[in-house]
Amino acid sequence: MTQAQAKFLKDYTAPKFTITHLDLSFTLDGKETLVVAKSLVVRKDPLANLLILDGDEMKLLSVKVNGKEVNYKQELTSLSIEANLDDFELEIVTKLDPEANLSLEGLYMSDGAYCTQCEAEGFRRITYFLDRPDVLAIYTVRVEADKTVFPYLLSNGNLIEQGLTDSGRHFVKWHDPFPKPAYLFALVAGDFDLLEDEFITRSERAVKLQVFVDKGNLHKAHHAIASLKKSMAWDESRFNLEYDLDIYMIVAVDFFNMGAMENKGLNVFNTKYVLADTSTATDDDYHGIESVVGHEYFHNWTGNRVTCRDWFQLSLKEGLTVFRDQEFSSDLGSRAVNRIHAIKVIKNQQFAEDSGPMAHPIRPESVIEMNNFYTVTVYNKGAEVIRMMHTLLGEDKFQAGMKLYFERHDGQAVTCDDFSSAMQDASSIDLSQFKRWYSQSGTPVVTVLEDYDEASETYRLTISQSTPATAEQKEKLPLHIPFDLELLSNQGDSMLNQVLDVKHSSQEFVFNGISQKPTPSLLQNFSAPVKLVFNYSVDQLVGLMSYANCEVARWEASVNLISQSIWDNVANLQNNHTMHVDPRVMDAYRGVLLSEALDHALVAEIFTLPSISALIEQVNTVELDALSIARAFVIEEIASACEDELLARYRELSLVNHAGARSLKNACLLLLQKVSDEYLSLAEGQYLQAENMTDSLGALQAVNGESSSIRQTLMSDYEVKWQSTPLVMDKWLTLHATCADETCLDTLISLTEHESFSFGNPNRVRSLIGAFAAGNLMQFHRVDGKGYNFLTESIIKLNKVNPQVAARIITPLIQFNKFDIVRQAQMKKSLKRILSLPELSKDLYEKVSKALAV
Ligand code: B3K
Ligand code: ZN
Repeated sequence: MTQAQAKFLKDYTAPKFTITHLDLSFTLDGKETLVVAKSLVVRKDPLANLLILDGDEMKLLSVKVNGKEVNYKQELTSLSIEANLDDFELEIVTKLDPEANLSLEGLYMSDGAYCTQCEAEGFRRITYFLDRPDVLAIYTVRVEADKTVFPYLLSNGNLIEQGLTDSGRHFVKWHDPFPKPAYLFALVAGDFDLLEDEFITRSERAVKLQVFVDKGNLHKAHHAIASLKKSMAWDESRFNLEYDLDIYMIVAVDFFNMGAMENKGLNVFNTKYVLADTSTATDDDYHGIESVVGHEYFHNWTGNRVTCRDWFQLSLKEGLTVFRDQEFSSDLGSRAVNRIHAIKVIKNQQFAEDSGPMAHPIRPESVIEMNNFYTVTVYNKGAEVIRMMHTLLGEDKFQAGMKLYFERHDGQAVTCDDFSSAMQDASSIDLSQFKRWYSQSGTPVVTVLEDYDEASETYRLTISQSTPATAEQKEKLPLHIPFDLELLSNQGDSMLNQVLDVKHSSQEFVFNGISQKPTPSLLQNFSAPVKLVFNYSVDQLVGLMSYANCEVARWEASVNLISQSIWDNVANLQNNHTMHVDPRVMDAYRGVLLSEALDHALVAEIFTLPSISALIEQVNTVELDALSIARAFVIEEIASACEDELLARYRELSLVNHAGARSLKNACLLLLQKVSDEYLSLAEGQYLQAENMTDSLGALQAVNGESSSIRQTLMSDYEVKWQSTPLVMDKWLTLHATCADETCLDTLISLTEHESFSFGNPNRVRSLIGAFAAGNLMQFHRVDGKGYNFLTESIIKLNKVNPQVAARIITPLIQFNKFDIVRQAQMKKSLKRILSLPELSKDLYEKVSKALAV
């Protein structure tokens, strides 16, 4: 592994040369694609005389400085050019083979169209360049290709010229007036259907909006373009930010490593986050599209106009932009339900990352392969850190901080420290201790003790914090934690609501004039990404579930209540005691179902009972088989106790045509399956009469629990109906991958040969193999090790085809430390097998070597 060198944040140095202008010319010609790159290079360090450029996987044809051939040294991933000049024109010609590029980084083909993906370090696969985010240049791009096959030739910025060439082909020229780093460059060439619209900005500029989709899919692009218009309007009203170019383009491609990419003026999207109509996309898909379209649009300011100095600062743009997209969804839809979704990502996935071998702070300090750091920590914990700042400052001061940030840094590549300085300077709130959230990894554990003195009407809370050591960082310091607290009377009235500043390892807070022993609602709205330890009684949780003012607190209480019951029953199993569920738990759930006041979507969240992976995150070690049995028992008890109410709600909601109602109806349907097989026919009826994909999929998910002839029949019907619509077949692959039945694995192995599956397409791989490893805990962790083998074989295939995707789906295999020694031994055996591969990618090497700590 000669290339697997770590880079360190502490080693950052400013570039010795920069590039201010880049003229790129692409002659798109399949395997013989030519790229001429003319850069205006400016020396920044007067002592520098060697320009070292990044480059990978290309054929170098020529290098000229000021029109003359020069001496250069080409190595595997770099090109060094002697250049003892203050400024000069550099011309580099490279030849690319986009057809052979299966990694989907750099210039590649997606279903016959050329497209690019340059973040993080893909531009170096297009030409030799200073491929680092602190080199910002003005781009002019000429693209030439066959006119019939590639009628649309797109790049960043504004179209400035187009015409025909002598050889009967056509060309276009694009100019982007905003200096940008290479990772924001994009090119697309192909034949598409085009949906157009217009947005008039607040200062009355007309912006042309274009969404390009595969032929025949135009009718599925309306939701995306509507979402774009909502995003543009929202960013103006909430953040005072207006769009800056005359055109905004979105191109949907089926071969894409992640969700979407915010290239300046030319976003490239995974079709999953563009295409939707009610027969093929669920309500969740619609929501996902709105939020990803928003996310990429919001990057135009937080990411593009102000970008990152280096990749260690990735959370500067990603944490902030996730925070912005979460606020967008919350302003447009249910704030509580959106918050619950965000909390689940932190508790179920980010906490797992913290306790595994890839733990890192939101601003990592060392990286082998940057693509491995597009993580739930950098993105979602990063967003929580921004949210905490927002809590500490309040909306007005936070917006003043944003304004100052743009005043200071528009057009620059900056650091997370620059962001927090702007927030601190604009608000006069001291963020010095708070900034530890950027450098310290791990999940803080916050333990709370209460004490009530009736005579003096005094309520005391002792709040202690400590962060366990993580794989890469042993020493931990106390953090500044905004701790949202509400004290409720036993009638449910609010006696106090405030955000405490927790800053020390242990702190006491005293509240006077508290006339009765309150029920505390602690860490409301998950005001900090920490694990809360408090010995809630069943009555307190039942109380919070039924009368907390904060809707998120009601949900949290329900999760605590059912989790306590599940863990009690794990203990019962281990001690050979009979399992049972406290009737107060059942009553609390029934009460929620009967409550007319609560939003349907919120009730649906409460009735989406915790997954095994969510439960595992609550403990340090787990006996998986006991957990699975105890969980199934508690869920069955609750479902049986609520049978009549579940059925009544199901029937009543079947008449309502609304996303929230559908989500609750489908949650009821799923739980009814736990009561009796009788309800299989209810699911079958729903599937057969469904008028939208949410209801079809809801029915299939309900019967996916175990093998039944109804399940087989419906799955076959779905396959026949949707076999030629890949995104819809992805849902079918995932249903197979997450089926609890013992035969699941054999089916999956045979599905890798199915015509709807391909190792070359990331959506297919994630839907089948990724969903299995991350979402089918009991089958993945089979004691016979076959689940691990299946993932391992798939990763070995993907190592060569698409290392980025391989490294993403390996996550459940490296997070082995909570399992029993038999399972751990098998997981490590699989990892050793991967580590011994002759041409192991950097991506996999980094994760596997850290997991095995070699
Ligand atoms: N910035 C891109 C992610 C790029 C991932 C590179 N491996 C999408 C986003 O976060 O908006
Ligand atoms: Zn992003």
